[in-house]
Amino acid sequence: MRRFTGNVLLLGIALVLAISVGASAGTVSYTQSLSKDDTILDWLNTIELPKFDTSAGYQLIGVTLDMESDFTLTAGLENLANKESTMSYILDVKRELAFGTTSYISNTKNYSESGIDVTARDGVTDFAGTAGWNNTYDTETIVSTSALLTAPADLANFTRTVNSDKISLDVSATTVSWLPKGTAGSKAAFYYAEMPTIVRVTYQFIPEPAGIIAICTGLISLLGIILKRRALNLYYSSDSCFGILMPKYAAHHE
Ligand SMILES: [Ca+2]
Repeated sequence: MRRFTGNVLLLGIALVLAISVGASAGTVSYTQSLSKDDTILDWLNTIELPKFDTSAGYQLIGVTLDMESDFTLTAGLENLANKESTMSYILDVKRELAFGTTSYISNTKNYSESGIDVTARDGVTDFAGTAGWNNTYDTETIVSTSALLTAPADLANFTRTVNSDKISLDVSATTVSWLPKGTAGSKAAFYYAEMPTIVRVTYQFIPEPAGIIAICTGLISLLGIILKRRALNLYYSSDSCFGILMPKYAAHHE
C-alpha cells in the first residue's frame, strides 16, 4: 500500500511538471515609444525592439506588431484673391511600419474639409479673420495591427542570434497628398500634425520540441520504472515463502 502511494505521488509530480511546462507556452510583448517631438509630419524614425530569445528552450511560432498613434492635426486656409472664395482641403497621411523593404503595417488616413466660405482677402495672412480659416481637430487614436506573422522568414527576422539581439524597424508617417483649394484661385494654406506613436511586438511561443520529447521520454521511463517495481513487488509477495528477501529489500531502498 505504501509502495502504491509512493508511485502515485511520483506520477503526480511528473504530471504537474509536464502541465506546468505546457502552461508556460504563451506570449511576451515589448514596446517602444516615439514622442510628439519625433513625430511631426513628415517623419521617419528607426526604433529597436528586443528579438525573441530561444535560449530558455522556447520556440517562436508567431509575431504580431501593433502601431498605436495619437494623431492631432491643425490645418489652415487663407483666401488671397480679391473676391469671395469657397475653400477646401484634402490631406492623405500614410503610416507605415517596415523592416528593410518588408512592410508590416501600411495604411493611409484621409482628412478633409470642404465648403468653407470666406470673404475676399482681408490683408493679413494669418489663417484667420474674414478671409481665413483654421481648425485643430481632436486627437484621434489610430491603432493598426499586422497580420499574425508565421512565415519562417518573418520568424527568423525576429529571432535572436549570437550577433543580433534587437530588430530595427522603420516607423513613419508621411504626406501622400495635400490639396488645398479655393474657388477664387490665389490662396495660402498650411497643415501641422503630431503623431506620438507606440510600437508593440508580441511574440507567441511554445516549448521547444526537443524539450517536449525529453519530458515525454522522462514520463515513459518513469512509468516503466513504476510498472516494473509493481511487477517485482507482486512477484516477491507471491513467492515470499521461498525467502527471496534481498531483491525485495533492494527494491524498497533504491
Ligand atoms: Ca486673415
